[in-house]
Formats: sequence, C-alpha cells, structure tokens
Amino acid sequence: MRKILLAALLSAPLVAAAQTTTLRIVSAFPENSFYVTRLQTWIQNVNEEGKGILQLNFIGGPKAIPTFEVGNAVRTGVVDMAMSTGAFYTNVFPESDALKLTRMPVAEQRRNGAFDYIQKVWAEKGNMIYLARIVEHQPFHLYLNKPIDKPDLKGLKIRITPVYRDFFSALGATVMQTAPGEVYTALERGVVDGYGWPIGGIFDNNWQERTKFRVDPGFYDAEVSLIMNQDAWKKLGARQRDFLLTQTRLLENRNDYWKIYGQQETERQAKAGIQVIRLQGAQAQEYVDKAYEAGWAGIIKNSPVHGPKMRELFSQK
Ligand code: 173
Repeated sequence: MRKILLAALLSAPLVAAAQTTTLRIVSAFPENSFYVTRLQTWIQNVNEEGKGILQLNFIGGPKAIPTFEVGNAVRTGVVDMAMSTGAFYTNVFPESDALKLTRMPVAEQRRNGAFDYIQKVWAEKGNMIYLARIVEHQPFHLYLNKPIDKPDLKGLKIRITPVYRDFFSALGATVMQTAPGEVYTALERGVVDGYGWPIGGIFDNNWQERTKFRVDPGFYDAEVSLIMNQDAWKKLGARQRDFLLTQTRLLENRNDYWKIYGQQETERQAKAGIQVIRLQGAQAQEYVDKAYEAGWAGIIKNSPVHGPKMRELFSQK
C-alpha cells in the first residue's frame, strides 16, 4: 500500500507537468509543391490525433525560411522541425547529401543499420533528430531543352543542387545551383538549358511549359525527410516522443504511394509533349554507374570516415 502511494506521489509531478507542446515546422520545398500539400494533410491529421499531446504549427515554405537555410534553422532551433532533402543543408554537414544514394527502401535501412547510422551522424553533426524518410521510389532525371544523343553535356548549362553537381559536372556540363523556386525563371530566361529533378513534381510550378526532353534512365532516389532540432526533441516527454515517432512512421509507411505517383507523372509528361531521350543498353548502364561513382566520390571526399561506411550500408547486398 505504501509503495503504491509513493509511486503515485512520484509520478504526480510528471502528470501535472504534461501539457501540449506546439512545434514549429517549415518546408524547404515551395509552398505550392505537392510535397507540401501532402505534408499539410498529414499535419492536419496529427493535430487532430494529438490534441492534449502535441501540435504542429506549419510556418510555411521558402518564403518563411529560404530553401538553403532550412538546415541551419533546424540545427540552431530557429524552427523545431522541417521537411527537407539533404542536398539543401550540405552547408550544415556534407553527409546530408548522401541519402540520395541509398539503394534500398527505408524499411530495409531500418533493418540493416543504415537508419541508425544516419541518426547518429545527423545528431552529432547537425544537432538533428532524423525522424523519417517521407519520399522514396522517385528517381532523378535530367530534363533538357536541347537534344543530346549520348551522355555528354559539354556546352550545356544545367540547373543543379548538390544532388546532381558531381554527376553532371563529370558529364561535362556547366552547372548553376538554384533553389526549386527559381527554376521556372531560369528556364524562361534561357539562363539554363536544362535541370535536374525527380520523375514527379515538374507540373507543380509549370516547368512542363519550358521543358522539351527528359533523359532516361533516371538515377539515384529522391529523398525528402522530416528532421527535428535535437534540443526540442529532448524537451518532449515520453508520450509526446512516442506520439511523434508513431505519426512520422505512419507517413513513412505510405511511401509505396510514390511508385504510383511516378507512373502517373511519367504519363502526364508524355501527354504534355515532353519527349524521352532514352539511353540504351551499355550506354544506359554506364550513365547510371557514373552517377553513383561520381556521387560517392563527392561524398567520400568531403567525409572520409562516414562516407565509406554509408556507402557500405546504403548498397544493396
Ligand atoms: O531541388 C532539387 O532538384 C533537389 O535536390 C531535390 C531533392 C529531392 C527531391 C526533389 C528535388
């Protein structure tokens, strides 16, 4: 009896202290992108289920925090959470861009130790909790307005992010980095002859109006994830952490959707008159191999210890 009373007394302050926490979340992708639409639907649901536990306050996209500053905003706690891809925060730590190189679904990364390793690096180098990968099964492609007949981009100016820098440079391109929000204007003004982007999403900001060709095959796997400031995470109670992990995991578990989306977007591009330049046979294989070689060389050069370890963990056995 006394024991029970003591336990009740000890747990009482915790119960009394438990209250709703509201986390501020931003998107590194533009406000009107499909990624954000999907995020907002999820946030709405989280807020319904999370009454009395945890709430998410969507602050906005790059108009609130510019794309390439989102990582630092999460690291320093200017915001609590973000939806971003690693390529947008290589200014925080260079390993962030390695997630494009995973050759297995995130479900498998959670089994083989890759996910644990990512969490360790993100916490140590970025003061971040890596919560969940919410986009996968989305290969990147090169989109062009001038035709090519072999994988040679000499004389072409291509819009990039860190995702494509090493690969397109290795193919001879002149590269120019922009946030997604600046791609349309760059195409419109003819400042670039093409751009890198995943199979899905080019219609979100009407890039199809300024796109003649897509080069196949695709390469890598587009990664978009939910990341969180580590200090904000530490402030959450056990129930709030459980709730957040459950909710982010529910979203991640729906990633098979991206396979259907990829098919739909491929068809939509064809209907919009975008022609496919299809590299064949050995040339296609060399193109993809070169993408991974150049990609890993770039990561390992900047991260000689974590790079090789990630390469091992991210490669399908
Ligand atoms: O902006 C980009 O091309 C980019 O790096 C990216 C990464 C993941 C998903 C979509 C775009």
